[in-house]
Amino acid sequence: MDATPSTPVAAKVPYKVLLVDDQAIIFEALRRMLAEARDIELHYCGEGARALQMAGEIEPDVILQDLVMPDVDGLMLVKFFRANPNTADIPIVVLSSKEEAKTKADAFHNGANDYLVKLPDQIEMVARLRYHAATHKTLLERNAALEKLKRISRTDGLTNIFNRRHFDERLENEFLRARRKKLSLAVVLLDVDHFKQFNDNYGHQAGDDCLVKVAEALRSSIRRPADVVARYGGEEFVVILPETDREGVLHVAERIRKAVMEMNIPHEHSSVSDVVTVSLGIAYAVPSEDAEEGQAESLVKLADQGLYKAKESGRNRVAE
Ligand code: GH3
Ligand code: MG
Ligand code: MG
Ligand code: MG
Repeated sequence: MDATPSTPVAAKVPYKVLLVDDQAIIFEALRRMLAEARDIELHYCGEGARALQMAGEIEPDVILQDLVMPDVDGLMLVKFFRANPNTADIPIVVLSSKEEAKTKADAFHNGANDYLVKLPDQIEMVARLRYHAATHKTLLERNAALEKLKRISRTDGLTNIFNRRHFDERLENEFLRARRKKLSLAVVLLDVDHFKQFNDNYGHQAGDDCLVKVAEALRSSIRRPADVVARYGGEEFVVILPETDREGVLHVAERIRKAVMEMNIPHEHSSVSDVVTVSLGIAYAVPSEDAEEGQAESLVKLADQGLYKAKESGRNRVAE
């Protein structure tokens, strides 16, 4: 059993603050000022020239930064932090003895989020650091949650390959790209043979396991990073092959067919083989210049006609 949590949440993951200031005495003063703030972890960089590298290593929640340093221009450093993808989202609090409006304006213009004149009192210092660090943490959490949602929304829950939604989107994009570049775009549509009998004989759970294995076979048959493998629905799968002509798509489809057979999934009630097999329909085209958006679907329809032929002529084969 878990122990009763007694420490506040904030103390569990301290906010990391990176102080960039050439004067060690400022670091000393801040260290004392923040000693009681258990939720703030202070890191120190005494050279402006090393600040970017240190920020990359420490991944602070706030950068607290001096303006006047012997080795770098502090205003330029603010700009560098903003321009660097590793630090672009980290709040920058300028900590300077300069009080002129022009300097402040320049700092904000270059991307600073806050400006403190050296040295503010403990209450203000702690409050500002907490505010900016918490804002940053919330942003990171939101971004991570959003990424996760995006991943889930394009993934098929059973097989972990792309789902129909993502397939539709990608097909449309690839179709437009093929039209623009005058390149051949190919599609493979495949369907498990006698899958109803498989379910009836081995059970629905075994049917699910079979689909996971078919997806694996598909994934292992695809060689180019641009190829897209997706579950089209039920026991049907689909592959998008950009920049692929008739010869290429025939080759890939045949490789998929063999890979599924080589999975050696027993299917004693199949009329085709004693293992699970698939039938595949292929289609390919160089979209014509006047092809309208939405016509990408016609490629799938064509592949579906091929699939029908493959089924009619005996299953476990490729047809166009
Ligand atoms: P054919 O060779 O003509 O394709 O025959 P078939 O039996 O595969 O075709 P049919 O369309 O009659 O049956 C498809 C079966 O696939 C019926 C359905 O219950 C099953 N199925 C669809 N989705 C799933 C799934 O996610 N899991 C499982 N276990 N079965 C599924
Ligand atoms: Mg200085
Ligand atoms: Mg089917
Ligand atoms: Mg089927």
